[in-house]
Amino acid sequence: MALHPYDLYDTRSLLSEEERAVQDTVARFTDERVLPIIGNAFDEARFPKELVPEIAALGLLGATLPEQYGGGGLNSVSYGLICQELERGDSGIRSFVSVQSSLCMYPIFAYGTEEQKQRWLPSMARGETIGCFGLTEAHGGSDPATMKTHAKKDGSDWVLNGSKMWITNGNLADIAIVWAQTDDGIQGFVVEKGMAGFAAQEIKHKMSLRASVTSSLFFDNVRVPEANRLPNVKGLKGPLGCLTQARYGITWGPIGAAIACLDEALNYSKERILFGRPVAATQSAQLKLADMARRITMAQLMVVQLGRLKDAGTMAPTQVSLAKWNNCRMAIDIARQCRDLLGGAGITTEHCAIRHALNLESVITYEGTETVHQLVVGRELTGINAF
Ligand code: TGC
Ligand code: FAD
Repeated sequence: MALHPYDLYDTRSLLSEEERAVQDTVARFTDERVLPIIGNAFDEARFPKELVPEIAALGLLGATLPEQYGGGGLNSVSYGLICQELERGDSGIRSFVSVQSSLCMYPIFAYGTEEQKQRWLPSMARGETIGCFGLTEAHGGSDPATMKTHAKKDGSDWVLNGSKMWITNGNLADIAIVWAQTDDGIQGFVVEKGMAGFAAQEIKHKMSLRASVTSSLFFDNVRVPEANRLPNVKGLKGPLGCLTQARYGITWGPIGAAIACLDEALNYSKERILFGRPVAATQSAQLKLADMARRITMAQLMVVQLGRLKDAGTMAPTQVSLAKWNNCRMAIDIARQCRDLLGGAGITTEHCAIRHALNLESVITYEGTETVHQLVVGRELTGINAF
């Protein structure tokens, strides 16, 4: 029996029936609703906001949260499969879901009061309230401990000043989870659109994640009520805990992008006749294609085990770093090689390889750069902090 070219070790057999059903549902959405429009959306630098109600109706926002808050009660492997299938369409669509679910709904769920959960989570699951996550500042995203944005208690309010940069969903968002220094360490605040002194400005001229909104956020004496402070965490572990959730999803997502590129390059090189035979009949093309399949297979095995560890409650952040580093590197190398196998045709958005390659430049940078994750693994091995 022939092996599946994009699942040579049959990792699908490691999935439960429910997990497969989740994967199939999201795959259908990507095939039918994302792929027909995404090339143009990327060209036009437009986030396809019209897809949000459908994404919500499929239960993809806060999918792992309990049903009482509008979540789907799914496990982590299912969440990973959602990310993989969405990113097979485009990293920008997966980014939207990652930010909403892991960076905005998760901190409200994990660090918020019952009242805050009831107030925001169900409408976020319905896609009616959109969130963004403000951690990075212009002077150095890799080192968030040096953040300058600060909040000072004034009566029953907090007064917020500072700015954030590179914020996914910034101009779309109804609420921003903003991390700020206080006299009591770093704390998280839910800043609402329309609060006086809060502004978002979209970052233009991006050559990557063009089908995603990226913004700067500005806070000029914004008065945030105490009821909007997330009370159950203090210190950098608050935002870093959210990043672990989102980075976990990103270990799966790029596998989808890599599969999309391999699929395209495989079909193209079988049909492209040069020097009297298909490009796919040359040894150099087969070496490249085989190497891509090898790297995808290793990534697939890695994320299933990572997901099982997460569901067992034993996943360590260093394990997420290893997989985020490996799988982003795997996918960007594959996207670039597929672009090459397509020759000149590979440079337009009529084909997906260049779009994925450009998107992956962001994916390998955000949520911790490749170097940051390498240094996390290095620290684990040596016991020496080299940051
Ligand atoms: P350190 O000072 O040692 O630790 C502080 C506290 O945090 C805890 N901790 C973690 N907790 C959960 N998950 C993790 N991954 C954690 N890493 C550390 C730690 O135990 C400690 O707790 P406590 O109780 O002792 O206070 O901090 P560190 O030395 O580990 O951190 C250094 C470094 C460089 C790893 C960290 O600063 C870092 O990860 N920098 C990169 C920043 C980053 O990734 N920013 C991403 C911004 S958000 C984004 O990019 C969204 S894009 C989304 C999209 O569009 O899809
Ligand atoms: P820097 O931290 O300035 O890094 C510059 C270079 O220095 C990198 O190559 C880095 O690897 C290297 N470096 C860093 N530390 C070391 C070291 N110790 N040793 C050697 N080299 C080192 N942030 C948010 O908060 N919310 C979001 O929603 C969000 N969305 C994003 C969307 C996009 C499209 C992009 C591009 C970014 C987004 N980010 C977001 C920001 C992202 O997390 C940061 O870009 C990332 O953490 C890196 O920070 P930086 O850009 O300031 O680079």
